[in-house]
Amino acid sequence: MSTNDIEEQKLDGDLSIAASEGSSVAVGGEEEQNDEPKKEEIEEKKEVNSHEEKDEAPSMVKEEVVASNDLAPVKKAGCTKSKILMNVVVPSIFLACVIVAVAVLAVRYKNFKKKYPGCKVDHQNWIANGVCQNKGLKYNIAECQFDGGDCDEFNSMYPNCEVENPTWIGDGKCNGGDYNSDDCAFDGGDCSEFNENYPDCKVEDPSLVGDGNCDGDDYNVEVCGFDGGDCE
Ligand SMILES: [Ca+2]
Ligand SMILES: [Ca+2]
Ligand SMILES: [Ca+2]
Repeated sequence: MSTNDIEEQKLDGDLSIAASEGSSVAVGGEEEQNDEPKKEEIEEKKEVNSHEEKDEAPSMVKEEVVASNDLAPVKKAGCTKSKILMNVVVPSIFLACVIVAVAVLAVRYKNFKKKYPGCKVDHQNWIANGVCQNKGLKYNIAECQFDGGDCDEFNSMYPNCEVENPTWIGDGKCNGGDYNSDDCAFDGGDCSEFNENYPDCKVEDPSLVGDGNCDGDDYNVEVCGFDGGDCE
């Protein structure tokens, strides 16, 4: 092989290497070109997605707008659920309750007048409530059937004792006035000791005599033991 042949082979080799490199570059270029469409596809997908999102968002807004537009006349009229409840339902229930209560009271009043025709008292519910009452001396009378029967036992014990509070008779505390009288058995015995100690002491409230506090006027007198010793 001559020198020229060797150089020609070398040159061919360089050219072949160069050609192969060029082909690889070309292939690389094609790969890059192949990559570009993929990026475009991604971009397109992004655009599609963005369009879809944009398309959905306006539709939701539209629905909300339509819904709000539908309720607008209702809201404008102030007809919200809470307002309907407060302005219509609750007053209706309250009115129904008032009507029922008035009807019940009317029936009770009618029945009371039928049962106690001459009984004129401020508290009809006190009649026959189990407690002997005689406020204003209007309950323990024949027209009210002696407090609807509540004072029958009291009247049998003290037939001539006419007081406003029959329950004070025999409650352990000495009450003055009509309570501390012979007709009321001297307050049902509550004033026996007081009357023994101070037979001429006439005070409104005998329980204040000797209670530890000095009471003046009728209490701080000799017949009352100067208020049972409270004023000495
Ligand atoms: Ca009564
Ligand atoms: Ca008493
Ligand atoms: Ca006193």
